[in-house]
Amino acid sequence: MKTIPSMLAAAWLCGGAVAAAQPPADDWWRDAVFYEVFVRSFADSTEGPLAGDGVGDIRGLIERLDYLNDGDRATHTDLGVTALWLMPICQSPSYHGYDVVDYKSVDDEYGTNEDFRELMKAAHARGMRVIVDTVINHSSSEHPWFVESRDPASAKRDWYVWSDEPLDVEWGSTVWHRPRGETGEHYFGLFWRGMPDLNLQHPDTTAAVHDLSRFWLTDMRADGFRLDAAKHLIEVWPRVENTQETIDWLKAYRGAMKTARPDAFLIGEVWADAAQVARYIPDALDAAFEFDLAFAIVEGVRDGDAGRIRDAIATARSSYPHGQFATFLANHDMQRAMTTLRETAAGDGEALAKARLCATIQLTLPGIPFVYYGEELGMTGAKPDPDLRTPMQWTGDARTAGFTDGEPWRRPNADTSVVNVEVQAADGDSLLATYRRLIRQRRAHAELWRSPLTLIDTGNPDILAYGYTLGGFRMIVAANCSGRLQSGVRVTPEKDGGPIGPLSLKPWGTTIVTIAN
Ligand code: ACG
Repeated sequence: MKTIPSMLAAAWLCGGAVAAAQPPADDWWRDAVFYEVFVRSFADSTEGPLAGDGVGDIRGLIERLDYLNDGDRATHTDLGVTALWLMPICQSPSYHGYDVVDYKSVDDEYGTNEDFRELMKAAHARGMRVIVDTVINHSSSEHPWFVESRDPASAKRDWYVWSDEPLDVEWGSTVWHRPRGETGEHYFGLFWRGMPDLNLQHPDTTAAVHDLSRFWLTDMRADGFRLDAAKHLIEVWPRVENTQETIDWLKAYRGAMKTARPDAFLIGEVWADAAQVARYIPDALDAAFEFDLAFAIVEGVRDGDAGRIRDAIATARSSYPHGQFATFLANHDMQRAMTTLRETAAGDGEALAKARLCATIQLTLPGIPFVYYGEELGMTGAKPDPDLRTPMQWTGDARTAGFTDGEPWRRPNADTSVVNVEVQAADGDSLLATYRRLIRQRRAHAELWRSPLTLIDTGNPDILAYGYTLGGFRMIVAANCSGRLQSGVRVTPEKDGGPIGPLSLKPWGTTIVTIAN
């Protein structure tokens, strides 16, 4: 039995004997470690026509790929993620890109379709995959389809949802709009007037969505999609979320996409409780984001509530086929994890310890892990939305954070002076170093995370403990979700042999015990 503080565990595990079986290529996503990138804020190119304009772009992302994955498993200076999720990159009038005006063209501020194909070549050369945010619930009101649809006599009238009178809906905000200056029918736009919902009950609209999706899988060689607002696709008045018709539409869509590319990965944003999300898996979507678990991990660590985390893990484990959900801490819509943790942390040291704890829990659980850009540094950010999406902090330069040679589209966070890649890459005890070790450990033992998870009751309410048994190999994770030193902790896995311990765990600390039976 080896009792290894988590800092060392990864080193040991990296050399562990558990060989990671190569999954069939079509299921590559089961063993992936994803990184969510907001292209506008990740890196402005230093060469080429868009260099130094203060806006992140695809060639800037290519220039920084080695930070994410240098393609060499023997090195330890890259983060080691194996897949990227790019937030929307199609032509859009907005900074976030979630209202699309041309689904088959990369936004001019981000580059060209050829730049994207170059990114795919560079990513694939490193063994990385790339999925793209695909917004099919709605388009921009400036999309030619909608402009044409505003004419009641046009062939595209029914590509959107029009009604003489606003229909009742089970939703909190204003969802029925009229084109400015017009007194005719209302159109349905769940999010706002600039995002009219597509009518996916119309066969021509569905055909157009299948066509644009196939374009990204075949012409552009993307490896799959993050489907935006996936639970809202088909309304059955007054219901505008999680209708069976939405699930059925997605089943057909998924079938069509898998025909085009059997290895395409379809993950959906279904922002709902686990019971609802689970309805989509595995036939309508390959996976979906586990929002309840994300909130439980970050708020559970913030509040020192191991029981909440344990319950959320148990719910996820029982709701989905093993591991067929995505774990994350926060995304581009949510307050950043470090900001949430700072709500109760006594200081920087405790905040860092809590961030390390969240990362260790997330990256030792089943599921497909997603890291939001900058989370590995402990970047902060609170609403409004643009402040959740500030420039990546590469250096301590207060004006640019090393993100651009020009004037950044949005001012970097003030803490870039101390929270940045340059400082943390040189510090073996930084949060970045922790993520690098945890991701390496994750990749070294892909089969382990696919094996059944045992939740372990230590009798100590502050300790979250769980383990895996695979062949003659056992791994036990014990996490101290309190600010107190916990000693004499005994971990007694059910049915898997005798008690382990007594262990001592530092405040907010973890220990990973590995046993070759
Ligand atoms: C997606 C994108 C988002 C984007 C849009 C529009 C949609 O990620 O960046 O905004 O293209 C709802 C939708 C999501 C949507 C968010 C923003 N996200 O379902 O698809 O709004 C509740 C509701 C959810 C709701 C959520 C947040 O149920 O439906 O998401 O609140 O508002 C527990 C519960 C869960 C509950 C949460 C929170 O988890 O189980 O049900 O979720 O608590 O209470 C883009 C831009 C934005 C811009 C917008 C117009 O990015 O900046 O504002 O367009």
